[in-house]
Amino acid sequence: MSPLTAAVDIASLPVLHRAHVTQLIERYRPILRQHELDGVVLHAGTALKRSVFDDQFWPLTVVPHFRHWLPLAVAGCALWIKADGEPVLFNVTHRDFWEGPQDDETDHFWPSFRVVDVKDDKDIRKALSSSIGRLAFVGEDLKAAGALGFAADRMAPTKLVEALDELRVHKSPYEVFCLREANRRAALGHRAVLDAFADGDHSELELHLIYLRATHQDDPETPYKNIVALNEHAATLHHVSYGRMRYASQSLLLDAGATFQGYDSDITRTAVKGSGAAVDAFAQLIAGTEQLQQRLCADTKLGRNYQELHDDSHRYLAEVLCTMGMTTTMSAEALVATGVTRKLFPHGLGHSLGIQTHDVGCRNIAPRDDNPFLRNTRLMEEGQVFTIEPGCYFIPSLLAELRGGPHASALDWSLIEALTPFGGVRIEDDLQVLSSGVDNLTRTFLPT
Ligand SMILES: [Mn+2]
Repeated sequence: MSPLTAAVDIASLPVLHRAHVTQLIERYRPILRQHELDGVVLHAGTALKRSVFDDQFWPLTVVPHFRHWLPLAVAGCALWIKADGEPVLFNVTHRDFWEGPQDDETDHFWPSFRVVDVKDDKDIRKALSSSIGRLAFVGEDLKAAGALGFAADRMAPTKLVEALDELRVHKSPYEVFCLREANRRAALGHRAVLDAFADGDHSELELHLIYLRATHQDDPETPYKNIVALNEHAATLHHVSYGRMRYASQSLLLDAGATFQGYDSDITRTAVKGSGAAVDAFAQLIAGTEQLQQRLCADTKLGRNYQELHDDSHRYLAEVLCTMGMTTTMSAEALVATGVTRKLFPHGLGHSLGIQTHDVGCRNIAPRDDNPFLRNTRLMEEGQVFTIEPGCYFIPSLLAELRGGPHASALDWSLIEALTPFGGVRIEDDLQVLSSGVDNLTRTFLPT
C-alpha cells in the first residue's frame, strides 16, 4: 500500500475538521472574554534564515497555535479568531519566483473558515486596523506582529498563551484521527527498516533513507530527526549523527515518526540479531522491556497520575534486571530505592503528543527531584494522547558513576560489559486515554 493511501477514511476529514473547529471556537470564546479581548490573531510564522550571512531559509515550522486550527503551511498567513463571529483566514496568495510552499495533501480545511486572500501583511494590517486595540497576537515572529499593528503588550501575552496551550491537552476526534494516521505511516517505515536490518548490514544513514522512502517523507517533514542507532550508539539517547559506514551490527534502536495534517507520531523499536550468549542476554532485555512496556500500557487508565506510572516503570525494570541476574544481592525494591535503575533508565517515561512531538500542557506541575526529565505529571483524563517509552541503556558516563558508587559490588559487571556494545533498549507507543481503558494507536499498525 502506498504511504499516501490511508487505512483511516480520509473522506471523513471535512466533517471531523468542521466539528474540531466548532469546538475550538467554543473553547476560545471564554478565554478571550476572560482576557478582555474581542479576538486573537494566530500567525502561521516566518521562515528562518539558515545563516545571517547567507540567503537560504529553513523550511517553515508553523506556529503550533495556528496549526491547532488547520494544516496550512504558508509563511505570513494568519487566522483571526473572534469572540463573536466566524474565524477569518488571511490567505497569503502572493508567491515570489524563488520558492513556493508545499502543496497541501488535502483541501478539507478550507470550508471551515471565511477565507480572505491577501497579498502581504499590509493587507492584513488594513483588515485588522479598526479592531486592533481589542486584539492580541499569538505567534513567534514579533517583528511581523509589529508590522500588523500590534502594540508590544499585545504580542503573545504569557497568560493568554498558557490558556490556549491548556486546550491542547485533550484531543478532539479529528486530532486523534490524524494521530492514528501518523502512526500508520510511521509503522510502514519501522517495518521497512527492521526488515532491512534483519536482512543484512546497512549504515545508519542507509537505514534512515529507507525510513524516509517507506514513509514518503522528506527529512524536514519528519516530526523530529529520526534516531537511528546501531550497536553502542543506542546509548546516545538522541543519536542523529548517522554513521556512513556499513559494519556488522547486532542491535538497532529506531525512534522515528511521521506527520499527518500537522500531527505527529513518535515510535521506538529495538531489534537484535546474531547469536551467542551476549546476544541472548540482550534479547532477554528487549523481551523484558517489551513485557514491562505492555504492562504499563495496561495500567494506563483514567484518574491515574502519570508520575506514578513512571515510578512503576522503575519497579518493573528492576524486576527484569533481577530476573536477568544483574544483581544477586539486591532486591528489586533496593535497585529502585538506591537510584541504580535511574542510571540505566535516566529519561522520563513519556510525554504528551500532538502538534508538537513533546506537546504542551501535561507538565503542569514540576516532577519530583528524582524525576528531573519527566515531561508528564498530570492525572490521566479522557482525550489525552501521550507516549509510554521505558528504556534501559548502558551509557558509559552513567555506568562510571555506578562503578564508583556504593552499590558497585552488588552488580554483575561481566553481564553489564557484555551488554554495553548493544547500547540500549527503548520501546515506545502512542496511547489515547478513553473513558474506559486505553487505545494504543501504535500497536494496531505495529503489533510487536
Ligand atoms: Mn517520545
